[in-house]
Amino acid sequence: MSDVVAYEMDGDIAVITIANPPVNALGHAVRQGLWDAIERFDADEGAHAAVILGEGKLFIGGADISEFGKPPQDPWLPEVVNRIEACGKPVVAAIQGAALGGGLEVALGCHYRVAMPGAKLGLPEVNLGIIPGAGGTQRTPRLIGVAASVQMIPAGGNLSAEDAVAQGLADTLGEGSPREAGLAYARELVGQGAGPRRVGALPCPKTDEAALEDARALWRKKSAGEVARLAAIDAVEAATRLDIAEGLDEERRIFREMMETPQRAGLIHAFFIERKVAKLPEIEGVALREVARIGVIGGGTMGAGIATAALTRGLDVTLIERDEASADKARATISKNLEGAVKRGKLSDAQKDSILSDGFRTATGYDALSEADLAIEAVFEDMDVKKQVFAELDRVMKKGAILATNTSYLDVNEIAASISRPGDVIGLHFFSPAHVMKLLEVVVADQTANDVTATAFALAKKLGKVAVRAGVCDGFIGNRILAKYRAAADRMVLQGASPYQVDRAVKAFGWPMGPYEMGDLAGLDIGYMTRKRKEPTRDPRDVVPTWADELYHLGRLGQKTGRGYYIYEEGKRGGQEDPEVEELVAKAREKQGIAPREFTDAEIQRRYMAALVNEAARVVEEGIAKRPLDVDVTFLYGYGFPRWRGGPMHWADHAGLADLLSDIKEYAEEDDFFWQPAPLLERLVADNANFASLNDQG
Ligand code: 3H9
Repeated sequence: MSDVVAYEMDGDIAVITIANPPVNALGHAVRQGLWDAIERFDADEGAHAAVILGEGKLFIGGADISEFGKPPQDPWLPEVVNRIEACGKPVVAAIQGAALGGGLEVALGCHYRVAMPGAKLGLPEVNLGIIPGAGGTQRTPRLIGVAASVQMIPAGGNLSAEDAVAQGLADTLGEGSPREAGLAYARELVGQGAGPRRVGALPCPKTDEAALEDARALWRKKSAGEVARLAAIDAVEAATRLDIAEGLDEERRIFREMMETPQRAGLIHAFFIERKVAKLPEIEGVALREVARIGVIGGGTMGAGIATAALTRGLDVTLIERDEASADKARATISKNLEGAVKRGKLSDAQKDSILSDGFRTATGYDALSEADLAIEAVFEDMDVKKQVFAELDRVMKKGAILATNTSYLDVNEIAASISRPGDVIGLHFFSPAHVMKLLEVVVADQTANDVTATAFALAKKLGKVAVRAGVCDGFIGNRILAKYRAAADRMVLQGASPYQVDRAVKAFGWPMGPYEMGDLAGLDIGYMTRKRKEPTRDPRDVVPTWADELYHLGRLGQKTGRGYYIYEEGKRGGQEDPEVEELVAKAREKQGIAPREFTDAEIQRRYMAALVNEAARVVEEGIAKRPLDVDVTFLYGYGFPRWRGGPMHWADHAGLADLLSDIKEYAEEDDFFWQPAPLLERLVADNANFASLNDQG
């Protein structure tokens, strides 16, 4: 009947199967196919009940997201769901794997639901900046009540098959294959003479003011700035006072409103780029090297974090330290990290113990790595030290092993060139704490073999990380760009903004932290060391935040010393602003003869983002990031950039590249050393193009 929806009879039961790989998304052909199948079933006198199935590992993954933003084509999903519900004979959904978004809405249009063990039933729409738009906000509370609905829907969450049955979202757990389970249930219903049981015909759910208010308070706090989560609560509330037809209209109105928001565009961009980021021509179809046993050199915060990440994902880890005492300390840090995973419910106590006794060992000599498939060093950031480590690895490691460095800025080409097998060398730049942060920059050096890069991407997946390919330069993608917008912030402070205003403005944009809070968290010694390192090559026109050097000399290193830009009190969250910092800044201005001026928050945000985007354009042009989307993913996963803005490059396209360029040119009138427009940005503006247009190149 249709290429993607099949209709066949099994005795007196119609079996309607959706086959639209990979996730049976409800694109136009599927909607039409479902519509036709239900019409046929309704008219088919020999069919007494129908079962809807999804072929493959899941029932239905939702509406086809790639159709969003394009002109809608009839029949719309809400019409299809209503048509199923209106059917005169029982329709059963047999759900395996997942029924998500529109997929669950189709199941809720069915009269009965059988869920296979392990299946997830959820409404993740808010994660894409929209709300369920085919009845999810109206039918769900009719089945599980308002309180449970506002726990699930604004969180974009789901229920396990077992919980769904317990709460009434599904009727029964199935046995055997989904087809067998669906048919058995349908036959049982036919045997009982059961008719259609329409969720839409159930009475309005009772309102629950407290649950609604709690949900609103939670999401206002947890995702400030995001609109869809709160809108989803409004839609659920509508179900408590409107009949189904009016409720569906209200849901539709809110859904359409959400579709028009830039947040929807940003979140859907994020969805697609996080899948696209690992698709690189150089690694496509390349056979992988085996990585089961890894070595970690250095058991400080970083090394211990990397070891923890590997251990929790089932890898065997040997950690090298210089002496027994340091090795014991590293073991204790890893044990504490694993303890945290136990507390968060990610590991059981027994798993933790067996990981530490069977999967982990420390050693003080490199020979212990002779059987390792991959070694990653996380020792002191000094080229000579790194080269010594690599010389040892070159000596002991087996042929075909991968030699990785976790350096955050050193030249990986130079490290590679210092040993006999440069093709096996790669940078794996983890972010701290390495067992928590999702980003992994895979730094591909000039001679890195493609199968080493491919294996690094596969390893990242195994570790639950999001890998981004980066080229070699000081700071790679993320830290190189960070240095620029940090510098833009320091310039604004020197000109008159207070560090606290900068932090506030940046947070109001959606960043989780401002640059000065961030400095306090990382430790102000880090910034100081970086400035020292760059001193010999610094251009005299560059601005140095002398007040930050003074804070360092005063021993105010941030959170770890209780004082940095902010004053931290034991047991209190966040820090207090410190008038002494303002005085240090005021002195620096005075010394340079700068009369402070006012900044609006909007100007702060604009300059901060302009500096970011301008440097990012250089990073893309130089091939350090292959595509703008690599920058976006780096910032979403490594720097807490607000996901609903899609990423800085997506934001820039949305803000308008011509306007950004004109701002940069205006800033250059006062400081043409710092504000030099990136050639790529100028070219895109001249061609009336955008960053998105570069995302499809390899
Ligand atoms: C919705 O339903 C709105 C309705 O309420 C109202 C409408 C009126 N559409 O993630 P994977 C692609 S909103 C199009 O790697 P997994 C994905 O891009 C929707 N494409 O697989 C990838 O493509 P490629 C609510 C989709 O097994 C491939 O499928 N639903 C869709 O790790 C494999 O994806 C959601 O938000 C889609 N809906 O995970 C669910 N879904 O191979 C979104 C996936 O070219 N999807 N693709 O890279 C997911 O969460 C996961 O994909 C899922 C499978 C859990 C289903």
